[in-house]
Amino acid sequence: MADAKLYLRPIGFLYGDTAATAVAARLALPLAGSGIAFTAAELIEGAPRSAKRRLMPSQELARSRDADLAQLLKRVTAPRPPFAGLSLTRPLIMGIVNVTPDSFSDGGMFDTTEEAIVHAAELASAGADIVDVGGESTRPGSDAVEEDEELSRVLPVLEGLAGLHATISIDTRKASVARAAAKAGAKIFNDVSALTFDRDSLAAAAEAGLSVILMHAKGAPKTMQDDPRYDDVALEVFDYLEDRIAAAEAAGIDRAHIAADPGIGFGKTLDHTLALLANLSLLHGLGVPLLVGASRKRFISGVSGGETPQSREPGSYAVALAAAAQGAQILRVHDVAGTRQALSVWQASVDGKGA
Ligand code: 9MG
Repeated sequence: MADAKLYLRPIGFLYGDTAATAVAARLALPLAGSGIAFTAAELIEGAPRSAKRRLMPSQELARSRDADLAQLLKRVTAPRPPFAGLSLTRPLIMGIVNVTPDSFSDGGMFDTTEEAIVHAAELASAGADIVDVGGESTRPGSDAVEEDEELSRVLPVLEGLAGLHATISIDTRKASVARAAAKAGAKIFNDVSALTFDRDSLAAAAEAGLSVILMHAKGAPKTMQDDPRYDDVALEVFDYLEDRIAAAEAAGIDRAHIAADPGIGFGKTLDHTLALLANLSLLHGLGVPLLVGASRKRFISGVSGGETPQSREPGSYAVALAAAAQGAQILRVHDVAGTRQALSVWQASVDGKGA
């Protein structure tokens, strides 16, 4: 095989007992410890602009003697260690708590400390594994928030969540906010800038022992939807996330503390978003857990109506299930109870039995 860069996109998924039986019979390979198996993959060779693609059955992939392919295959198939102490053998649900007056989908609803604490507790009792608390809106067109303002929004909420039966994540682009949140009990630093916005963020995460979510975004929130362009959105998002994972590891963040996220709606048109979702399994080649945050986002109305964010719940369930079906390990959503039900029923239906 030439020296060209390799990407592997697993396809042909099997679930439940069928997946386990097919893996045992060497007819399929396991997908990142998710309980899902894949029977074939698209092998992509070369740079995004000139990539060559061919389909290969899993049996042939497993027999390949190419060292680069073997390493990539190991990344795709290996079980992921727990993330922030949470096992990844089933999809985790991250519930959203926006403490902002201008957030796109629940703007103003949870912008007082007390309401946000109550909302987080409700999400946890509805089955959220993680609650993600954010004090700066990053919706398209939004303005940045000063550090003091952001701290004054999120810290009292985090302090009020001590003892919550869910892991706390801080959604911020600022190192100082992440450091303060870690002191108040947060275990995850969810950064839509993949630790690039603040030059102290890599060190802050490493020093505070935070697990990190590195998200792809093209441009800043204010202007990111102004004509974003890619030659191949899936391969370019892969390359960016691979670089950010390498930067995080070089800064002393253990690979087991890193998750990656394609950044649905962050500098992507409707076509880019749909291409990313259809090619999501490619990102398992990064070798870290994948988070998908598509809940109530605008592309849902672009596909089939749902003008207001609140009316996009059915589309949000659909995209959560589509992501879970490709092995996404964490789903960031507004409606935790609804997503939990959708996931359980989907899982029971593909397994042919209840939990
Ligand atoms: C804060 N935030 C808004 N959308 C998001 C997404 O898709 N992923 C992550 N990680 N964070 C997000």
